[in-house]
Amino acid sequence: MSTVTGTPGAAPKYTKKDFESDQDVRWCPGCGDYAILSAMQKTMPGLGIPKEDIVFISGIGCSSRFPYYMNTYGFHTIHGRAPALATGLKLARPELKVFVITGDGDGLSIGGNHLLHVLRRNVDVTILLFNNKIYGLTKGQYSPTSELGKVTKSTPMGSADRPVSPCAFALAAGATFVARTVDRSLAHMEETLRRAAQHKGAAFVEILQNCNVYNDLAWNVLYDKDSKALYECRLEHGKPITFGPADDRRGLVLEGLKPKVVKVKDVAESTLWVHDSGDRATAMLLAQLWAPEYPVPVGVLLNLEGETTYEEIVIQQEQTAISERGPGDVAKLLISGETWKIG
Ligand SMILES: Cc1ncc(C[n+]2csc(CCOP(=O)(O)OP(=O)(O)O)c2C)c(N)n1
Ligand code: SF4
Repeated sequence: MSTVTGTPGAAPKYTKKDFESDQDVRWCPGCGDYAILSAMQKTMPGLGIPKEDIVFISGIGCSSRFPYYMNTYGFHTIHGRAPALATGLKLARPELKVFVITGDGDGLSIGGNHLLHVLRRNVDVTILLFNNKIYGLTKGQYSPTSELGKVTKSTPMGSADRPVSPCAFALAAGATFVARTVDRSLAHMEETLRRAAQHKGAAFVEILQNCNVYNDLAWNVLYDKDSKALYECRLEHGKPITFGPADDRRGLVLEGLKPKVVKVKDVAESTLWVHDSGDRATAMLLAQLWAPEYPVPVGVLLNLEGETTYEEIVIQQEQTAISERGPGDVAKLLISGETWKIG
């Protein structure tokens, strides 16, 4: 559970409505962002945190308009820099519950560096990356998650870049909670958001989101009814990894480090790969699986509990320094030590 304490005393009993702001929502009709917003507003009352202790920090992009629509505190900051702002806020006010809202462009192009550091430091923030595999706000240029060969306005002959997997990036960077969910799976999204928000440390959620204007149905593998039935693989800690229709259930086995798809009825249950959300190495394997060769894993890939956060370490260092050397004086500091005169 998170160490966020907020204002002493129980939070008021909220409903979804309490988290809806008075701002007109300015996303295109049909955009997947609406479903994410609704899921977030529905999840908030269950967290039991007073509204005045909650902050949503975003960068730039359609997704980054999110803080306007949440009736909490928020900052719409600069492109790619939301993680830096969130880190500063957590150091100054560690008792606040801080969310970062970003997109695949904001978080992985210009903000890739900042995302790396907030994750590896294990700052106690909940990061939601809306992945629509395109730059939406700027009208349809390719993004770091666009597929090889993708034709867009900025790649008229097809993208020459290989896409990055946001979950693999977060796992490699050192996030202590990594999950994937889908804008059209409302209950799954709410459950995933709740678990991420309750995690202590850097929690990262990739939300597969439809940009119906510039990249419609990019996630059709999990939207189309038949394809979803074949490929969606809901992960549960401690359970064998299985997927597919009930009458033709498939499962995964591990041959060394190579995942292999099997028919569940053809193998002993004990041979199936059992999901361990406490293991970063196998979470990394899962993050990179995709249809049609493999299923598409959704749910919590990694959940490491009890890891020390960045702000715990830094604030402890600050307190130690103050108790040993006094509160300090910035003006004195600037003219102390190695100073020199020019001219
Ligand atoms: C410094 C800077 N560079 C570029 C831009 C232009 N720009 C605005 S949003 C954006 C990409 C947003 O893409 P994404 O994060 O995927 O968000 P979406 O709009 O798809 O939700 C870019 C390149 C900018 N606003 N500021
Ligand atoms: S451009 Fe795409 S991502 Fe942006 S609001 Fe419209 S549908 Fe949504």
